Amino acid sequence: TMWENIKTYSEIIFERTGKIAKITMNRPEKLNAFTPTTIQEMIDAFTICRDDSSIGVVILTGAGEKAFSSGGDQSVRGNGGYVGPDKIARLNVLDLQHLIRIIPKPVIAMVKGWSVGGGNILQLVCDLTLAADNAKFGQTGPKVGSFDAGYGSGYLARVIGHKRAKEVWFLNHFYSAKEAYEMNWINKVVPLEDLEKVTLEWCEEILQKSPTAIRFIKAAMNADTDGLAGLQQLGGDATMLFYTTDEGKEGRDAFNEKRKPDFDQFPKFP
Ligand code: 2NE
Repeated sequence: TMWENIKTYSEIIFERTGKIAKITMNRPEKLNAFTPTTIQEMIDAFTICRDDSSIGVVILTGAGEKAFSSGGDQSVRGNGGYVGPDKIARLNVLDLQHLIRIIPKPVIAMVKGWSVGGGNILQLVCDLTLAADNAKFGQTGPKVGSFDAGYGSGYLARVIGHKRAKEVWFLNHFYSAKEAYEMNWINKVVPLEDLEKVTLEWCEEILQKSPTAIRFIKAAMNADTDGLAGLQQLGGDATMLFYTTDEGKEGRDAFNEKRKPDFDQFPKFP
């Protein structure tokens, strides 16, 4: 596959092939642990993916074969969060989790090796997860004095069930790709050497489908989980579609032309 660079960053790689974008966490010497800079760069890259209508699906992965991500970089953890060049302690990975949820395109995690801590939550919030047979999944928060009480807990419980989610968080064991698959934590396990090929095949299949249909399915499933914030996303999608209709445009035009709108001309479907 020919990957073309989209934008150059310091801690991630951002590339595309056709309509598929790939964001790679690139700190393999630390098993792709993330700093506030890694996260800020990912937020920037995902925002570009969101705005670029020629991109239809996004792959999130980690550099090398040893890790997807090992979570927050404990060596830059300060007082109240992770500290970057601006010296501010942040948990900006939570903003990234939300962005992955609301970007109206499928995001597919492609996991090799360790998927741990906050890194494993990034995998969790992606729409689909494909894993190599060397992947290992787990939460270490309580071991290192941390936790994710948002998507990392509530959404994990929805995905794998409450008993299993509490087991994951209370014992901090690591689970093989096969075990994670059996827990419904991930979608598919493939041999390491086939991982990118199979992931691209899934992307190509999705790209054959109606993007608006896919967009609404993602928003609807997230609305069920995300409460009013999820409904806002689904509602915004409906507004976007309504703005493309003659009825929506009549309201706008009547206001701008200082006349009464004529909504009678539009059908009232059952
Ligand atoms: C993942 C694991 C079990 C792998 O073990 P192993 O033995 O295969 O590798 P090793 O030697 O531990 O790691 C290789 C190098 O990467 C660094 C290590 O310190 C080591 O560096 P050197 O000794 O070679 O210099 N490294 C690995 N993970 C790192 C990390 N997260 N931060 C900084 N350096 C890291 C093993 O590496 C492990 O247990 N890693 C720590 C996993 C962890 O606890 N992550 C943080 C969870 S909390 C979190 O992510 C979070 C949250 O809970 C809420 C909000 C935001 C973030």
